[in-house]
Amino acid sequence: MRFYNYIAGEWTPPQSDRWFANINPADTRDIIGEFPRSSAHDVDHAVTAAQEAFRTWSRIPAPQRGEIIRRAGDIFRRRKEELAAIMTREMGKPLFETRGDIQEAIDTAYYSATETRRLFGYTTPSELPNKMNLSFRMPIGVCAVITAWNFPIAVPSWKIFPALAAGNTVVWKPSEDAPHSAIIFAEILEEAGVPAGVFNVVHGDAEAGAALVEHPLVRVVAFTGSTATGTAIAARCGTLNKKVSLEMGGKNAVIIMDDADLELALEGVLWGAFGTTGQRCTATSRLILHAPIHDRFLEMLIKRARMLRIGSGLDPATQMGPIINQRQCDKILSYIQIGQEEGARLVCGGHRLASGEFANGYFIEPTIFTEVRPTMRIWREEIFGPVLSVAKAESFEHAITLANDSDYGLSSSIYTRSVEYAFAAIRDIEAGITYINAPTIGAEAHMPFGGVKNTGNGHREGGWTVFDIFTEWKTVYVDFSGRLQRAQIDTQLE
Ligand code: UN1
Repeated sequence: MRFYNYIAGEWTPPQSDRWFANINPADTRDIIGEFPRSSAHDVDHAVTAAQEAFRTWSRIPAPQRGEIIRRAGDIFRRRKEELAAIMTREMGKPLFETRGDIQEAIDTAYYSATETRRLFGYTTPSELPNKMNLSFRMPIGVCAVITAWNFPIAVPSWKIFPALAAGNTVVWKPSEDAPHSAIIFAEILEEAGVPAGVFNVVHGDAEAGAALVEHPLVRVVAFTGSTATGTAIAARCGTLNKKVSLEMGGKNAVIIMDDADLELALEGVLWGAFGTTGQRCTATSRLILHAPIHDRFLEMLIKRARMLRIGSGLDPATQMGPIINQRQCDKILSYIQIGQEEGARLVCGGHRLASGEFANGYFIEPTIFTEVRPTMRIWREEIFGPVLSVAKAESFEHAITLANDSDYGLSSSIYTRSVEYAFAAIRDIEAGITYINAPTIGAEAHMPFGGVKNTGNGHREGGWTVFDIFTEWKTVYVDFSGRLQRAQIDTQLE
């Protein structure tokens, strides 16, 4: 079956007639369909449609745009089960997780709809008499949205709903590994009443992505994906003077102190490290254990990690699904080899599962390395798989130093019962998000989301901070004095 791009409200085949196959990672014999490998021509078609639609969409009162977005949330709710199955089939994570992914989009829709009644600007006194100063947020124009496959609905929704709420139009290039979810997203927005051209989907690979970034009518680029790609996009956007928001890699650490509730920490580490098969930018990939509980906690962790049920995400008993594709599978296995060569100790997993029910999918065991040193690549580089690197900390200060010894700074966590440790960690951990007694994953739609260092470029999605990405400020001075008043000149004090 062939699926098309969604441009100007029409399902449109790619001009070039090139296609790619979408494959179920749990069973590669299952081909979901063929999707357009779009070219710059298709991108231009979509961007032109979005530019055309911007004129009317941006002038619709924001709360009316909000009503349409709220309806989209309602339809996501109605189609949740059907969409969850589609997502799991194409990207692998278990159904309970894809349902959560959709719930995050529903939350974001309702949140964005509500914000359309606020979108606050601010007013200030003028320095001159009979003059008023105000400022408000303006929509910008066509926004390019480029996203990854691991959250096929939630992460795009973080960008698409606020962009539309603020009065922009959107061209979205979804990941090649989750294109079917994007088809449903478009169907839902169409049914909700988003007018033709306001929201467009162009499928494809890096060629389509690059064409979007380059297109002169695209004013904002919002990207989630690898640090290498994001950095290249930002460099181009710098040259082209485009606004760019990046959500990139993570190497998120959990610290467990000797006073922690170890059972609680255990549940958190299992979920943080092996939920979504470790394929989250917020995944727990480093574990820092306070020396007094190091051996005991490791024993508890290894025992439970070995018991995790691996399999197809469509099986309700599955706790951990497959790796997304062959390339990622190879990359993760190569990091497991690198870890061993670097001298870390492999204490759990480490293998690809390739027989029986696993024969036709990309499955890797939950993998744990201990005695990992901060110079090792498995400590420093984002693996994006079920691989956890463990180090021992002699003290709280040592734990914080280890946590901060990273080029990334997205999420972080500490398990402790001490108010002193908890608040010092909130202050001292270099990350955009810090959890206390909870895993590194679990961001909520109405809170700022993003990271420091190589994780991002200073923007935050989620919450009202996302509107800083998708709006520009207009400052207005209203002079009702009836005469020329000169700022800075007529105000000088003797
Ligand atoms: C991502 O991995 O790109 O906090 C986003 C979380 C999810 C979002 C993850 N709510 O893990």
